[in-house]
Amino acid sequence: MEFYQDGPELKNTFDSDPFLKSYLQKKLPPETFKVAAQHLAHLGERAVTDLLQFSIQAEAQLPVHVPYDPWGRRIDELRTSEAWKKLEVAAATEGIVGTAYDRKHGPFSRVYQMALLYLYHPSSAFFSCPLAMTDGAARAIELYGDDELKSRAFKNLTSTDPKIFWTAGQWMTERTGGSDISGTTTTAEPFEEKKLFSSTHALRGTKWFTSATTSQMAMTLARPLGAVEGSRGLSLFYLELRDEKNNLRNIEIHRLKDKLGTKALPTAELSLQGTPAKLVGGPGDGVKKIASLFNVTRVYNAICALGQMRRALDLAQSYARKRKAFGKYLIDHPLHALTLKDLETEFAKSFKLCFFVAELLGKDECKTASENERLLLRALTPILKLYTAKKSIQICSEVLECFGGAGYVEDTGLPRLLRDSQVLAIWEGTTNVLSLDMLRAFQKENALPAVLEYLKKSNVDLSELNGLLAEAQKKGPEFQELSARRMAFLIAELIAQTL
Ligand code: MFK
Repeated sequence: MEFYQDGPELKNTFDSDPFLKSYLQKKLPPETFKVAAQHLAHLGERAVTDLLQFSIQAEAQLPVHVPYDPWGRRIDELRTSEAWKKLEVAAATEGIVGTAYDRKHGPFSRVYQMALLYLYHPSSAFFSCPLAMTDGAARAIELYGDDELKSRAFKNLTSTDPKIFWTAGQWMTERTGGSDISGTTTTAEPFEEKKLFSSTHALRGTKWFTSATTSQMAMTLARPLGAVEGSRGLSLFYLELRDEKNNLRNIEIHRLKDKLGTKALPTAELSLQGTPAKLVGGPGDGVKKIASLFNVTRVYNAICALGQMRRALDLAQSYARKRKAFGKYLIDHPLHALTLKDLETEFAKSFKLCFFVAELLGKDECKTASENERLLLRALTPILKLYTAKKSIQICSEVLECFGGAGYVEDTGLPRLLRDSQVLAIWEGTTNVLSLDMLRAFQKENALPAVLEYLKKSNVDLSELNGLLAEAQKKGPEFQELSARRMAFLIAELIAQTL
């Protein structure tokens, strides 16, 4: 008889998760746990049945940009697969964004919502990316939007009705940079129009990375005429991409990006050619305002990294119990079992960090966070994001190795895990930019004492961190910058130990 290897098998990702249920049982009030557990068990089943199939189909039928109609008219259509559309419907009905904003469970609504995202992401073909920006836009509107934006966009962004659900883009990156946005060239000229919403300006410029360009609205940065150079001259704007006839509102899509991964996600280059837009929260402070958005997307990034790690490990765990080599199952080889155990330990640290930050975010949004908790959230957001992104790449890479040659072959779906993980360390701020953001939080917002106070409450060994901080104090700004990355990873490890 010829030998055929069976592939790995996935089971309900809520029921089979090593931590999620017990963590939620411990943290959530009993009534919230009851509701959440039921919903998560349902989503965990979908994650290995229909959603999984949609994600595979969406990756097999990639989005295309059709610039012209057959008669030469510019149409800039973005065609996505039916499966991609079904992933959007599922996101709405499962409340992947909406659950965070109904606040039925107070600050725990955020924890519940992040648990949903954690199960949804690995079977979403990265539909989680537009959802991140949708959630971030909802938060920015909640903080800075006027009544019009609240009744118009916020309602749609947080809806669980797929008929009215909207996704949002976040268009920050230009050809001049994604990390350093001070060179943003998009201009905003005063212009009033009350067609769809009361616009205040017309935007002109090129946006270099706009993900999910199929979204109904976007938040973007632009420089009002006469505003100063540099990032201080930027303001935050709201725009809607299409008019009542579904035509783009003075937007030309240049092309879709040919990316390493996240292939089902349409990411475009485009130009704004007098697009009507509305100032959000008045002029100025654009970077500060959009930070409220990217601080949410950075937590999304971390939860998606966590989901990515869990999916990779579930596959490796299953395979280790199906694959025999040298006369026994892989799991019975002590070195292989130890490798998996070490990866699970790394995963556990990320899990604890992620949900700790989700708890803080929930409290901050519901205004129940103490000042120290608010500062802890500010400092831990970049730390969490940079740490989990790297862990996801590391774990996915190891998991590919656990499969030998099969891990390197496309139709197993395994290489996609690694390719898709790589974006997590780039999107929404690279490791170095985030390390410097941690320094910004320490130096400008005085968040370090809150981190130290939290760490001192438990028994972790702070000698290495104290040594590094003393050296940074003594040697000054250049050393502080050089040691920021090491410090960020060290703090992540220490916080995980306290949990
Ligand atoms: C799945 C997706 C697949 C698609 C492929 C995508 C490929 C990647 C495409 C990309 O390009 S992603 C890149 C996205 N870009 C970012 O996430 C931005 C990264 N850069 C930063 O985060 C920089 O640190 C930053 C742009 C914010 C630096 O800007 P500034 O203006 O030089 O910073 P500055 O002057 O220190 O801060 C301005 C204000 O914002 C300050 O407040 P004040 O006005 O009160 O002084 C800061 O305190 C505040 N601020 C900055 N960062 C903050 C913040 N406030 C809260 N939280 C933060 N994180």
